[in-house]
Amino acid sequence: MKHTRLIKTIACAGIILMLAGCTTKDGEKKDLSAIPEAIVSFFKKDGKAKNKDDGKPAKDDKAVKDDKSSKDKGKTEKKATETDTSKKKTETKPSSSDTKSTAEETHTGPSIAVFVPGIMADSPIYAMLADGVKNAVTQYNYDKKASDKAELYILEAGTNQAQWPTKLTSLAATKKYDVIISSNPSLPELVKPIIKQYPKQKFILMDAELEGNPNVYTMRYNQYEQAYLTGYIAGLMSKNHKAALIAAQEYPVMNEIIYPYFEKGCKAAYAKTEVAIRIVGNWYDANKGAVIADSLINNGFDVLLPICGGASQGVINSAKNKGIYVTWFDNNGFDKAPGTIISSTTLKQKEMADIVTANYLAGILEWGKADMVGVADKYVAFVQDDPNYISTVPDKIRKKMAKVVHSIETGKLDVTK
Ligand code: RBF
Repeated sequence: MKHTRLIKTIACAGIILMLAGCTTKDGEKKDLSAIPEAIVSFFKKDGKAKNKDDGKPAKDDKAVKDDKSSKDKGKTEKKATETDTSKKKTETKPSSSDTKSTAEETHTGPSIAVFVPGIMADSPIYAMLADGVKNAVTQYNYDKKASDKAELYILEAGTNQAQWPTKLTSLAATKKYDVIISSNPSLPELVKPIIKQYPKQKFILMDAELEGNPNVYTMRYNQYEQAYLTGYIAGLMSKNHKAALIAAQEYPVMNEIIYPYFEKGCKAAYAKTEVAIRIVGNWYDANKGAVIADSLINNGFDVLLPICGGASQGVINSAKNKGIYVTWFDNNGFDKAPGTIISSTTLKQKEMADIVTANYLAGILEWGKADMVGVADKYVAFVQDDPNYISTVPDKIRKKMAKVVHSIETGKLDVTK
Protein backbone atom coordinates (compact mmCIF):
# COMPACT_ATOMS: atom_id res chain seq x y z
CA MET A 1 0.00 0.00 0.00
CA LYS A 2 2.62 2.43 1.14
CA HIS A 3 4.79 1.35 -1.72
CA THR A 4 2.10 2.02 -4.29
CA ARG A 5 1.45 5.43 -2.83
CA LEU A 6 5.15 6.24 -2.89
CA ILE A 7 5.50 5.25 -6.53
CA LYS A 8 2.44 7.32 -7.34
CA THR A 9 3.89 10.29 -5.51
CA ILE A 10 7.21 10.03 -7.33
CA ALA A 11 5.48 9.71 -10.69
CA CYS A 12 3.19 12.65 -9.98
CA ALA A 13 6.01 14.86 -8.84
CA GLY A 14 7.93 14.03 -12.00
CA ILE A 15 4.93 14.72 -14.19
CA ILE A 16 4.09 18.05 -12.61
CA LEU A 17 7.64 19.28 -12.88
CA MET A 18 7.87 18.25 -16.49
CA LEU A 19 4.54 19.93 -17.21
CA ALA A 20 5.80 23.01 -15.49
CA GLY A 21 8.83 23.06 -17.74
CA CYS A 22 11.24 21.33 -15.40
CA THR A 23 12.54 18.69 -17.72
CA THR A 24 14.04 16.03 -15.57
CA LYS A 25 17.33 16.01 -17.33
CA ASP A 26 20.20 13.89 -16.25
CA GLY A 27 20.26 14.44 -13.26
CA GLU A 28 19.14 7.93 9.96
CA LYS A 29 19.59 8.68 12.45
CA LYS A 30 22.51 10.77 13.57
CA ASP A 31 24.44 11.64 16.60
CA LEU A 32 26.25 14.84 17.27
CA SER A 33 29.54 13.42 18.31
CA ALA A 34 31.19 13.08 14.92
CA ILE A 35 30.87 16.73 13.94
CA PRO A 36 34.06 18.52 14.85
CA GLU A 37 33.50 20.69 17.90
CA ALA A 38 34.32 23.88 16.02
CA ILE A 39 31.59 23.11 13.53
CA VAL A 40 29.10 22.49 16.26
CA SER A 41 30.12 25.57 18.16
CA PHE A 42 29.63 27.79 15.13
CA PHE A 43 25.94 27.19 15.62
CA LYS A 44 25.92 26.63 19.34
CA LYS A 45 25.62 30.30 19.97
CA ASP A 46 22.15 29.90 18.53
CA GLY A 47 21.67 26.46 20.04
CA LYS A 48 21.19 25.10 16.58
CA ALA A 49 23.64 22.33 15.93
CA LYS A 50 22.04 18.98 16.37
CA ASN A 51 23.10 16.68 13.66
CA LYS A 52 25.94 14.83 12.23
CA ASP A 53 25.71 13.07 8.93
CA ASP A 54 25.88 9.44 8.24
CA GLY A 55 23.87 9.40 5.05
CA LYS A 56 24.31 7.34 1.98
CA PRO A 57 25.88 8.75 -1.17
CA ALA A 58 23.64 10.88 -3.33
CA LYS A 59 21.50 9.06 -5.82
CA ASP A 60 22.26 9.51 -9.47
CA ASP A 61 18.61 9.89 -10.38
CA LYS A 62 18.11 13.16 -12.14
CA ALA A 63 14.98 14.21 -10.34
CA VAL A 64 14.21 12.09 -7.39
CA LYS A 65 11.97 12.02 -4.38
CA ASP A 66 13.88 11.15 -1.29
CA ASP A 67 12.39 7.74 -0.88
CA LYS A 68 15.13 6.79 1.60
CA SER A 69 13.20 8.36 4.40
CA SER A 70 9.80 7.67 3.00
CA LYS A 71 10.53 4.02 2.31
CA ASP A 72 11.53 3.36 5.84
CA LYS A 73 9.29 5.70 7.62
CA GLY A 74 6.17 6.08 5.61
CA LYS A 75 4.90 8.38 2.99
CA THR A 76 6.17 11.85 2.25
CA GLU A 77 3.34 13.80 0.73
CA LYS A 78 3.53 17.52 1.09
CA LYS A 79 1.63 20.19 2.93
CA ALA A 80 2.09 23.41 4.77
CA THR A 81 5.09 23.61 7.02
CA GLU A 82 5.16 24.64 10.62
CA THR A 83 7.96 27.07 9.84
CA ASP A 84 6.08 28.97 7.18
CA THR A 85 2.48 29.14 8.11
CA SER A 86 1.82 31.93 5.65
CA LYS A 87 2.10 29.45 2.87
CA LYS A 88 -0.06 27.19 0.78
CA LYS A 89 -3.58 27.02 1.84
CA THR A 90 -4.21 25.58 -1.57
CA GLU A 91 -1.56 23.02 -2.23
CA THR A 92 -0.76 22.08 -5.79
CA LYS A 93 -2.04 18.64 -6.43
CA PRO A 94 0.19 16.30 -8.40
CA SER A 95 -2.43 16.00 -11.15
CA SER A 96 -6.17 16.20 -11.57
CA SER A 97 -6.37 12.47 -12.17
CA ASP A 98 -4.57 11.72 -8.97
CA THR A 99 -6.65 9.97 -6.40
CA LYS A 100 -5.52 11.78 -3.33
CA SER A 101 -5.64 9.68 -0.24
CA THR A 102 -6.98 10.77 3.10
CA ALA A 103 -3.48 10.50 4.51
CA GLU A 104 -2.22 12.92 1.88
CA GLU A 105 -4.87 15.44 2.72
CA THR A 106 -3.99 15.36 6.38
CA HIS A 107 -0.27 15.52 5.78
CA THR A 108 1.27 18.42 7.65
CA GLY A 109 4.99 17.91 7.13
CA PRO A 110 7.24 20.43 5.42
CA SER A 111 8.34 20.09 1.84
CA ILE A 112 11.81 20.80 0.51
CA ALA A 113 13.21 20.94 -2.99
CA VAL A 114 16.91 20.84 -3.79
CA PHE A 115 17.73 22.63 -7.03
CA VAL A 116 21.10 21.41 -8.32
CA PRO A 117 22.36 24.05 -10.77
CA GLY A 118 24.30 21.58 -12.88
CA ILE A 119 24.82 17.89 -12.35
CA MET A 120 26.02 16.11 -9.25
CA ALA A 121 28.48 13.77 -10.96
CA ASP A 122 32.01 15.18 -10.68
CA SER A 123 30.78 18.26 -8.82
CA PRO A 124 31.44 17.44 -5.17
CA ILE A 125 29.94 20.71 -4.00
CA TYR A 126 26.56 19.64 -5.40
CA ALA A 127 26.74 16.01 -4.27
CA MET A 128 27.57 17.23 -0.76
CA LEU A 129 24.62 19.63 -0.89
CA ALA A 130 22.17 16.86 -1.72
CA ASP A 131 23.68 14.47 0.83
CA GLY A 132 23.53 17.04 3.60
CA VAL A 133 19.91 17.94 2.95
CA LYS A 134 18.98 14.25 2.78
CA ASN A 135 20.62 13.66 6.13
CA ALA A 136 18.71 16.46 7.76
CA VAL A 137 15.41 15.25 6.32
CA THR A 138 16.10 11.70 7.44
CA GLN A 139 16.91 12.91 10.91
CA TYR A 140 13.83 15.11 11.03
CA ASN A 141 11.59 12.27 9.87
CA TYR A 142 13.00 9.72 12.26
CA ASP A 143 10.47 10.12 15.02
CA LYS A 144 7.64 11.70 13.09
CA LYS A 145 4.37 10.09 12.26
CA ALA A 146 3.78 9.67 8.54
CA SER A 147 1.65 12.77 8.13
CA ASP A 148 4.29 15.00 9.73
CA LYS A 149 7.31 13.79 7.82
CA ALA A 150 9.24 16.16 5.59
CA GLU A 151 9.31 15.38 1.93
CA LEU A 152 12.31 15.99 -0.29
CA TYR A 153 12.57 16.42 -4.02
CA ILE A 154 15.91 16.78 -5.79
CA LEU A 155 16.12 18.30 -9.25
CA GLU A 156 19.28 18.31 -11.30
CA ALA A 157 18.83 21.30 -13.58
CA GLY A 158 21.61 20.26 -15.97
CA THR A 159 24.55 22.07 -17.48
CA ASN A 160 22.59 24.39 -19.78
CA GLN A 161 22.63 27.51 -17.62
CA ALA A 162 20.22 29.33 -19.93
CA GLN A 163 17.53 26.93 -18.75
CA TRP A 164 18.09 27.46 -15.02
CA PRO A 165 15.84 30.52 -14.58
CA THR A 166 12.90 28.76 -16.23
CA LYS A 167 13.46 25.57 -14.31
CA LEU A 168 13.81 27.36 -11.01
CA THR A 169 10.77 29.53 -11.69
CA SER A 170 8.79 26.41 -12.57
CA LEU A 171 9.77 24.83 -9.29
CA ALA A 172 8.55 27.88 -7.37
CA ALA A 173 5.41 28.03 -9.53
CA THR A 174 4.31 24.61 -8.30
CA LYS A 175 3.95 26.23 -4.84
CA LYS A 176 4.71 22.77 -3.52
CA TYR A 177 7.94 23.53 -1.75
CA ASP A 178 8.22 25.52 1.44
CA VAL A 179 11.88 26.06 0.72
CA ILE A 180 14.13 25.57 -2.28
CA ILE A 181 17.74 24.83 -1.41
CA SER A 182 20.51 25.43 -3.92
CA SER A 183 24.18 26.24 -4.20
CA ASN A 184 26.43 28.48 -6.22
CA PRO A 185 27.20 32.20 -6.33
CA SER A 186 24.92 32.88 -9.30
CA LEU A 187 21.77 31.88 -7.39
CA PRO A 188 21.01 35.19 -5.61
CA GLU A 189 20.50 36.96 -8.93
CA LEU A 190 18.37 34.09 -10.18
CA VAL A 191 16.04 34.02 -7.19
CA LYS A 192 15.41 37.78 -6.87
CA PRO A 193 12.87 38.01 -9.73
CA ILE A 194 11.30 34.71 -8.66
CA ILE A 195 10.66 36.06 -5.17
CA LYS A 196 8.96 39.10 -6.70
CA GLN A 197 6.65 36.73 -8.57
CA TYR A 198 6.20 34.26 -5.71
CA PRO A 199 6.66 36.29 -2.53
CA LYS A 200 6.08 33.34 -0.22
CA GLN A 201 8.82 31.20 -1.70
CA LYS A 202 11.82 30.78 0.59
CA PHE A 203 15.33 29.96 -0.58
CA ILE A 204 18.41 28.63 1.20
CA LEU A 205 21.47 29.31 -0.92
CA MET A 206 24.81 27.73 -0.12
CA ASP A 207 28.09 28.95 -1.58
CA ALA A 208 26.34 32.26 -2.21
CA GLU A 209 25.84 35.65 -0.63
CA LEU A 210 22.74 37.80 -0.34
CA GLU A 211 22.03 39.83 2.75
CA GLY A 212 18.78 41.44 3.83
CA ASN A 213 16.25 39.59 1.70
CA PRO A 214 13.64 38.15 4.08
CA ASN A 215 13.00 35.20 1.77
CA VAL A 216 16.61 34.13 1.55
CA TYR A 217 19.30 32.72 3.80
CA THR A 218 22.82 32.39 2.40
CA MET A 219 25.89 30.59 3.62
CA ARG A 220 29.23 30.80 1.90
CA TYR A 221 32.70 29.53 2.56
CA ASN A 222 35.84 31.55 3.04
CA GLN A 223 37.28 30.95 -0.40
CA TYR A 224 40.01 33.50 0.21
CA GLU A 225 41.47 30.96 2.60
CA GLN A 226 40.62 27.93 0.48
CA ALA A 227 42.30 29.42 -2.59
CA TYR A 228 45.27 30.83 -0.67
CA LEU A 229 46.12 27.47 0.93
CA THR A 230 45.79 25.73 -2.42
CA GLY A 231 48.08 28.31 -3.99
CA TYR A 232 50.53 28.01 -1.12
CA ILE A 233 51.11 24.31 -1.66
CA ALA A 234 51.20 24.81 -5.43
CA GLY A 235 53.96 27.39 -4.91
CA LEU A 236 55.88 25.07 -2.64
CA MET A 237 55.58 22.01 -4.89
CA SER A 238 56.14 23.56 -8.32
CA LYS A 239 59.62 22.72 -9.53
CA ASN A 240 59.39 25.10 -12.47
CA HIS A 241 57.66 27.75 -10.35
CA LYS A 242 54.69 27.75 -12.72
CA ALA A 243 51.17 26.98 -11.50
CA ALA A 244 47.82 27.36 -13.27
CA LEU A 245 44.14 27.30 -12.46
CA ILE A 246 41.86 25.67 -15.02
CA ALA A 247 38.37 27.07 -14.44
CA ALA A 248 35.15 25.98 -16.11
CA GLN A 249 33.99 29.54 -16.55
CA GLU A 250 34.55 33.05 -15.31
CA TYR A 251 32.30 34.37 -12.53
CA PRO A 252 32.83 37.08 -9.92
CA VAL A 253 33.92 34.72 -7.13
CA MET A 254 36.38 33.08 -9.51
CA ASN A 255 37.76 36.35 -10.85
CA GLU A 256 37.79 38.30 -7.61
CA ILE A 257 38.49 35.67 -4.96
CA ILE A 258 39.52 32.20 -6.08
CA TYR A 259 42.05 33.06 -8.76
CA PRO A 260 43.59 36.15 -7.07
CA TYR A 261 44.01 34.31 -3.76
CA PHE A 262 45.34 31.20 -5.47
CA GLU A 263 47.91 33.49 -7.05
CA LYS A 264 48.58 35.21 -3.74
CA GLY A 265 49.17 31.86 -2.03
CA CYS A 266 51.51 30.71 -4.81
CA LYS A 267 53.55 33.87 -4.47
CA ALA A 268 53.56 33.79 -0.68
CA ALA A 269 55.21 30.37 -0.95
CA TYR A 270 57.64 31.42 -3.66
CA ALA A 271 57.55 35.04 -4.77
CA LYS A 272 58.63 34.45 -8.37
CA THR A 273 55.98 31.83 -9.15
CA GLU A 274 54.32 32.45 -12.50
CA VAL A 275 50.57 31.96 -12.19
CA ALA A 276 48.02 31.59 -14.99
CA ILE A 277 44.34 30.89 -15.51
CA ARG A 278 42.64 29.11 -18.42
CA ILE A 279 38.92 28.71 -19.08
CA VAL A 280 37.26 25.49 -20.30
CA GLY A 281 33.91 27.07 -21.20
CA ASN A 282 31.73 24.47 -19.48
CA TRP A 283 31.59 22.18 -16.45
CA TYR A 284 31.71 18.82 -18.24
CA ASP A 285 34.14 18.56 -21.16
CA ALA A 286 36.97 16.29 -20.00
CA ASN A 287 38.59 16.29 -23.46
CA LYS A 288 38.86 20.07 -23.42
CA GLY A 289 40.18 19.91 -19.86
CA ALA A 290 42.92 17.57 -21.07
CA VAL A 291 43.77 19.71 -24.10
CA ILE A 292 44.15 22.80 -21.92
CA ALA A 293 46.21 20.90 -19.35
CA ASP A 294 48.48 19.46 -22.08
CA SER A 295 49.12 22.91 -23.47
CA LEU A 296 49.96 24.32 -20.02
CA ILE A 297 52.24 21.39 -19.26
CA ASN A 298 54.02 21.86 -22.59
CA ASN A 299 54.67 25.42 -21.45
CA GLY A 300 56.28 24.29 -18.24
CA PHE A 301 53.34 24.52 -15.81
CA ASP A 302 53.77 21.66 -13.39
CA VAL A 303 51.02 22.25 -10.81
CA LEU A 304 47.41 22.57 -11.99
CA LEU A 305 44.25 23.42 -10.06
CA PRO A 306 41.14 22.27 -11.92
CA ILE A 307 37.83 23.86 -10.88
CA CYS A 308 35.77 22.65 -13.79
CA GLY A 309 33.45 19.80 -12.73
CA GLY A 310 33.59 16.86 -15.12
CA ALA A 311 36.33 18.55 -17.15
CA SER A 312 38.65 18.08 -14.17
CA GLN A 313 39.01 14.40 -15.02
CA GLY A 314 40.75 15.38 -18.26
CA VAL A 315 43.13 17.60 -16.32
CA ILE A 316 43.95 14.75 -13.92
CA ASN A 317 44.54 12.29 -16.77
CA SER A 318 46.83 14.69 -18.55
CA ALA A 319 48.76 15.50 -15.34
CA LYS A 320 49.14 11.79 -14.55
CA ASN A 321 50.44 11.01 -18.04
CA LYS A 322 52.95 13.83 -17.95
CA GLY A 323 54.02 13.34 -14.35
CA ILE A 324 53.03 16.73 -12.99
CA TYR A 325 50.91 17.66 -9.96
CA VAL A 326 47.29 18.55 -9.35
CA THR A 327 45.83 20.44 -6.39
CA TRP A 328 42.21 19.59 -5.59
CA PHE A 329 39.37 21.83 -4.51
CA ASP A 330 36.15 21.30 -2.50
CA ASN A 331 36.43 17.66 -1.37
CA ASN A 332 39.13 15.11 -0.64
CA GLY A 333 40.46 14.15 -4.07
CA PHE A 334 43.59 12.21 -3.09
CA ASP A 335 42.10 8.88 -4.18
CA LYS A 336 41.49 10.17 -7.69
CA ALA A 337 45.16 9.94 -8.60
CA PRO A 338 47.55 8.97 -5.81
CA GLY A 339 50.94 10.55 -6.38
CA THR A 340 49.47 13.17 -8.72
CA ILE A 341 47.08 14.92 -6.37
CA ILE A 342 49.16 16.84 -3.85
CA SER A 343 46.44 18.58 -1.86
CA SER A 344 42.76 18.74 -1.05
CA THR A 345 41.27 21.94 0.31
CA THR A 346 37.84 20.88 1.40
CA LEU A 347 34.53 22.54 2.13
CA LYS A 348 32.25 20.92 4.69
CA GLN A 349 29.27 21.54 2.46
CA LYS A 350 27.57 18.29 3.45
CA GLU A 351 27.70 19.10 7.15
CA MET A 352 26.67 22.68 6.50
CA ALA A 353 23.74 21.72 4.26
CA ASP A 354 22.65 19.26 6.94
CA ILE A 355 22.77 21.80 9.75
CA VAL A 356 21.18 24.61 7.78
CA THR A 357 18.35 22.32 6.66
CA ALA A 358 17.88 21.07 10.22
CA ASN A 359 17.72 24.69 11.40
CA TYR A 360 15.12 25.41 8.77
CA LEU A 361 13.07 22.40 9.82
CA ALA A 362 13.36 23.51 13.44
CA GLY A 363 12.11 26.96 12.45
CA ILE A 364 15.23 28.74 13.64
CA LEU A 365 16.89 29.77 10.39
CA GLU A 366 17.49 33.50 10.30
CA TRP A 367 16.04 34.75 7.05
CA GLY A 368 17.86 37.67 5.49
CA LYS A 369 21.15 36.61 7.01
CA ALA A 370 24.35 35.98 5.04
CA ASP A 371 26.86 33.82 6.89
CA MET A 372 30.41 32.89 6.00
CA VAL A 373 32.56 30.15 7.53
CA GLY A 374 36.21 29.38 7.07
CA VAL A 375 39.26 27.54 8.34
CA ALA A 376 38.87 28.65 11.96
CA ASP A 377 35.31 27.30 11.97
CA LYS A 378 36.57 24.03 10.45
CA TYR A 379 34.26 24.37 7.44
CA VAL A 380 37.23 24.98 5.16
CA ALA A 381 40.04 22.54 5.72
CA PHE A 382 43.42 21.63 4.32
CA VAL A 383 43.63 17.83 4.51
CA GLN A 384 46.84 16.85 6.27
CA ASP A 385 46.17 13.32 7.47
CA ASP A 386 45.49 11.55 4.18
CA PRO A 387 48.08 8.80 3.56
CA ASN A 388 48.48 9.98 -0.03
CA TYR A 389 49.30 13.48 1.16
CA ILE A 390 51.91 12.11 3.52
CA SER A 391 53.46 9.85 0.89
CA THR A 392 53.43 12.39 -1.96
CA VAL A 393 54.38 15.65 -0.28
CA PRO A 394 57.82 15.83 1.37
CA ASP A 395 57.92 16.24 5.13
CA LYS A 396 59.57 19.67 4.88
CA ILE A 397 56.74 21.02 2.75
CA ARG A 398 54.08 19.42 4.94
CA LYS A 399 55.60 21.18 7.93
CA LYS A 400 55.41 24.52 6.11
CA MET A 401 51.78 23.82 5.23
CA ALA A 402 50.95 22.87 8.80
CA LYS A 403 52.39 26.17 9.93
CA VAL A 404 50.40 28.30 7.51
CA VAL A 405 47.19 26.38 8.23
CA HIS A 406 47.76 26.90 11.93
CA SER A 407 48.36 30.62 11.42
CA ILE A 408 45.01 30.93 9.64
CA GLU A 409 43.23 28.80 12.25
CA THR A 410 44.49 30.92 15.10
CA GLY A 411 43.85 34.21 13.34
CA LYS A 412 47.53 35.07 13.21
CA LEU A 413 47.35 35.15 9.43
CA ASP A 414 44.52 36.99 7.69
CA VAL A 415 45.05 36.08 4.03
CA THR A 416 43.09 39.11 2.86
CA LYS A 417 45.57 41.54 4.42
N1 RBF B 1 31.04 23.97 -9.34
C1 RBF B 1 31.00 22.67 -9.62
O1 RBF B 1 31.70 21.89 -8.98
N2 RBF B 1 30.16 22.18 -10.61
C2 RBF B 1 29.37 22.98 -11.35
O2 RBF B 1 28.67 22.50 -12.23
C3 RBF B 1 29.38 24.38 -11.06
N3 RBF B 1 28.63 25.24 -11.77
C4 RBF B 1 28.71 26.58 -11.48
C5 RBF B 1 27.94 27.47 -12.23
C6 RBF B 1 28.00 28.84 -11.98
C7 RBF B 1 27.17 29.80 -12.77
C8 RBF B 1 28.83 29.33 -10.93
C9 RBF B 1 28.89 30.79 -10.63
C10 RBF B 1 29.59 28.44 -10.20
C11 RBF B 1 29.55 27.07 -10.46
N4 RBF B 1 30.31 26.17 -9.75
C12 RBF B 1 30.25 24.83 -10.02
C13 RBF B 1 31.38 26.65 -8.87
C14 RBF B 1 31.13 26.54 -7.43
O3 RBF B 1 30.10 27.45 -7.09
C15 RBF B 1 32.41 26.87 -6.65
O4 RBF B 1 32.85 28.16 -6.98
C16 RBF B 1 33.50 25.89 -6.97
O5 RBF B 1 33.04 24.59 -6.75
C17 RBF B 1 34.72 26.15 -6.06
O6 RBF B 1 34.41 25.98 -4.73
